[in-house]
Amino acid sequence: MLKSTAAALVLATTLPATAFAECIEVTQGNITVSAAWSRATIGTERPAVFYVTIRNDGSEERLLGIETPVADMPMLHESVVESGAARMSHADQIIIASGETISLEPGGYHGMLMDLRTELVEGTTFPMTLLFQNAGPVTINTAILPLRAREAACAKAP
Ligand SMILES: [Cu+2]
Repeated sequence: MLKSTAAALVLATTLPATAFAECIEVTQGNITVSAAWSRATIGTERPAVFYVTIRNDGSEERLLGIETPVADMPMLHESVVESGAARMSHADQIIIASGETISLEPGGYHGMLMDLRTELVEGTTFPMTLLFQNAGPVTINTAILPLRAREAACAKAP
């Protein structure tokens, strides 16, 4: 029962993307979240990624976690290079200093969507909720880009 409810929820929220879904900007309190994107997946065996830009116009803020209906175990990761080898470690939180803009991006902090409930289909979107210590939960629609995408097209917009 629980499982079919979750599947229905995923179907209901995986809506076709508008052409510029990745250009969506959501402001709540002092936090503005934009350019949310991910990559298409082949099936659900391997985890998906989540990237986003966060601007903090208030005092120091902390991103404590992420939640999405498309994955059972979404988490924050940091890519680090140790002895010349790239590896990923779990990040308990990401601190955003007052006035700072940070990006979760390839090679740095990122969201790792473990235990996918559904394949991520290019051209569609899914909701992602970012849990901030002060601003609370902020939900943004995430654009699913091609498998080889390296950045949000919108990040470069003027
Ligand atoms: Cu990772």
